[in-house]
Amino acid sequence: SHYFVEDTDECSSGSHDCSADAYCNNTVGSFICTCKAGFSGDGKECKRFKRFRFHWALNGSDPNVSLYNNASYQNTDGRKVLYLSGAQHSYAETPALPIRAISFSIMCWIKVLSLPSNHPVNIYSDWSAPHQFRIFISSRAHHSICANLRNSRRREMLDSFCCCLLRSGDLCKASFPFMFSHNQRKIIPNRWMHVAFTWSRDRKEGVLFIDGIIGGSRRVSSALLDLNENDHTVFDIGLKRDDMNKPTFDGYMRDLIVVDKALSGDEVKYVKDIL
Ligand SMILES: [Ca+2]
Repeated sequence: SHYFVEDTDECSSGSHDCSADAYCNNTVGSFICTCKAGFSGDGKECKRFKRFRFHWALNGSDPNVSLYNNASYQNTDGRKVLYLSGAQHSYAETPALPIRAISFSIMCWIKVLSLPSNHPVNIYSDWSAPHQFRIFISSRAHHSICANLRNSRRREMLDSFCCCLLRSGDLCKASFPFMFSHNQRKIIPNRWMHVAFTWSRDRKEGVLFIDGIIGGSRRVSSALLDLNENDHTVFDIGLKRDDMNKPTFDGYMRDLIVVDKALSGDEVKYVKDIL
């Protein structure tokens, strides 16, 4: 009563034509080639990726950061930082970065002034369709910090996962797909908080950090590891571009960093501490 589908494992038999710089994943009737971290391409041809490291201080000194809808740089806590007013739908943008087929990390400091009770607000995203990624504050699960990634089939590659931040200090109780660890931190309004998201293409794992501490992680089971391809030229700070009428980020941000590597916990903490 069992049906067996005959399949050649091209990966183990060596009959695949994946690049030497790609992973081979066997499938029934075929196989999938995926370029390794640090390489981009279709998996049959993989070219070494040009490395990048971006640090936008968000203090007015970044020539490539643009501000909209009364977004401004303001002095607070002894620094000049980016201020976005949720009420005015203010936002900023950076140039888009080629993170589609690599490991990467995104970090920034945020100071939330207020949060909507019934809608998520975005911290940093490529989130006008077809989407690639977003880091956001969910209104579910008591205002947790969340991230997700979309793959080249426009599906959720890395489902939204969040670190829980309870005002009461209690454990967050949330159902799938929310995952929590014991290192839960609160989003306390009017206090600086460091947020980091790392995506390791090698480990197929996304990790969220709050204040340099791992808040949660999630692994991808699919062999599809490329983010959605698009022709976007900018990434958005503070909003979901195709959802402009919904609440947007209300508060301050500074020191947005994007690097082409999944930083370790020690590295995240180091970067947090020096800024
Ligand atoms: Ca096969």
